[in-house]
Amino acid sequence: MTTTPDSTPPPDPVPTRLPRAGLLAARAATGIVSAGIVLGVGELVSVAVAPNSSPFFAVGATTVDRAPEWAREFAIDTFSTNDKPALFAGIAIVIAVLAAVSGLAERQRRPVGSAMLLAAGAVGVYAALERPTATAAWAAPTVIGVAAGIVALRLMQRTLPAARADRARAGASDGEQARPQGAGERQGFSRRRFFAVSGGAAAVAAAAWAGGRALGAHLRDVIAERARFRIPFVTDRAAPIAPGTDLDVPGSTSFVTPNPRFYRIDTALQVPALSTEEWQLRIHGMVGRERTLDWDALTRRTPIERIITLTCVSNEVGGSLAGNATWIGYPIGDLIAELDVDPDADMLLSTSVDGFTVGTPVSALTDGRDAMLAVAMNGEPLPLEHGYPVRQVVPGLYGFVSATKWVVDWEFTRFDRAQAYWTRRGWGAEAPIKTASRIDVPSAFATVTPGRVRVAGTAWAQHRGIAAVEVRVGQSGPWNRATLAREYSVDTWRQWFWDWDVTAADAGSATLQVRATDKDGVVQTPERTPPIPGGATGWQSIVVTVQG
Ligand SMILES: Nc1nc2c(c(=O)[nH]1)N[C@H]1C(S)=C(S)[C@@H](COP(=O)(O)O)O[C@H]1N2
Ligand SMILES: [Mo]
Repeated sequence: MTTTPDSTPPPDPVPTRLPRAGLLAARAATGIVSAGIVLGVGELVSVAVAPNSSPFFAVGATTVDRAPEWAREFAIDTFSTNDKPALFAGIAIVIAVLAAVSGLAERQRRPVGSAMLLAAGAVGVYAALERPTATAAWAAPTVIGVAAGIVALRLMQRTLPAARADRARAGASDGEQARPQGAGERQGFSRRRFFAVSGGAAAVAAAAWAGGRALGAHLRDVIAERARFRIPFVTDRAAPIAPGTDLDVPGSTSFVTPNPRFYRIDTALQVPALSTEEWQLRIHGMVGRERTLDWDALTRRTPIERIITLTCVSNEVGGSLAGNATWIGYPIGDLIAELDVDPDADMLLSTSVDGFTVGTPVSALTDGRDAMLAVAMNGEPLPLEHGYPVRQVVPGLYGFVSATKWVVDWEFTRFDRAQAYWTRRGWGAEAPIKTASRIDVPSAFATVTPGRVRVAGTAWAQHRGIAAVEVRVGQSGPWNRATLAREYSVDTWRQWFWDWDVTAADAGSATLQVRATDKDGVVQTPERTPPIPGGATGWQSIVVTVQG
């Protein structure tokens, strides 16, 4: 290869001088595109969190809630039923203006625009956390969106010629003299690079927004359907809760657990969105009559209403993974009776729409207990996170072997042929609930004063029932019989209390222990075992301080 000394290097891709107006427009554009990234990424992330947790819709909803009455009236008078689109357009205009300013104000060394994005992010997080059903996770769409927006803003700004202030500072810190200012500062700008980076960012913003809206649409439809859902009319009602079933000891768990406080356990990263229209239960395997049940076929059946306590096998001694609800559903036993199930089939392998599987002994579904395909929980359609539109509820078995949420497939098979999700991961194949008792008050490490202290809590041994609960002070003190609440049924937990006469002589720290006896006469074992594979055992001990 030969070179001639005077050969000129190929020109830099279209280095140009940028007119001042062009530079300002380009800077403003970087701000607007970054705001688009914040909103688009926020919308996409919100799909995994909750509808309306995105910065745009959270700010919109909070603005509506916070708007003074006159503004509301003005909006309705002026835009009538278009008041929502008008509001969104208004918010979009405000955002675009602020975004343009942030792009103009951004400097490599003085990131005023990035700071503006952060401040806007703080407003978005505040608005999201203000929503009535918000959890801490609702901050995520805005936080992730703002982080992406700042990165995009910085990248786009780097394709623009350095601003006067940046060059002056760079010069000063390098000990060089700042270059003369003027048109020269806008030289060496690659139009192609600017359009590639900012166009790419704009495309990402648009795709994230469109993707987020599309993915969220089905979930929003299912939520709207659930809001219209009519709970089946039941004649076979749950027995009323007689006085004395709920002892109402302050601080103790209520007999029925409200839905928002009901524990939730599942492997779903995102709550499945399954409409009643899409829902089907395919029944196959060792049955004489395979069939597929759709929503109409299910709801033509005769429902029952029952109060049943669910428990998770992962619950530690003294833990809170148990809850009691009023369920309405369709008896599983009646359905199985119509299927001509092979007598050799001892397992019902049920599958959720998200692929999770559960193996339940067929015997527990046909022995007359109230196993059901539940559609309502505490007077509401099933909450989405508790299995909308259909889940299993089986008294006396841990959730992982019975309580399939979003259930769509039933295969009759055998325990020696099939394994369910958790069994494959080392948990038991069959798991009756272990007798458990828990102290709710006083709480661990509480301070109590001399006098009468009511120790209270709950105990469960579903489908066997609780016969006794005993409490003792100290690791070797005598056991004291607690007073049991009225039993609702053997399928629900049972409250208890014991009045502890604390004297000044007890000052110091004291240990309280509890144990229950089920109606088979079996006393809870003191032997401590971990939850895996078949549920934790051992007595709960809590330490409290007795004030002298
Ligand atoms: N689809 C599906 N159903 C599931 C699970 C799951 O991970 N996925 N977990 C089970 C377990 S381990 C328990 S304890 C119960 C909990 O039900 P809940 O979340 O309504 O309290 O659901 C059961 N049903
Ligand atoms: Mo569980």
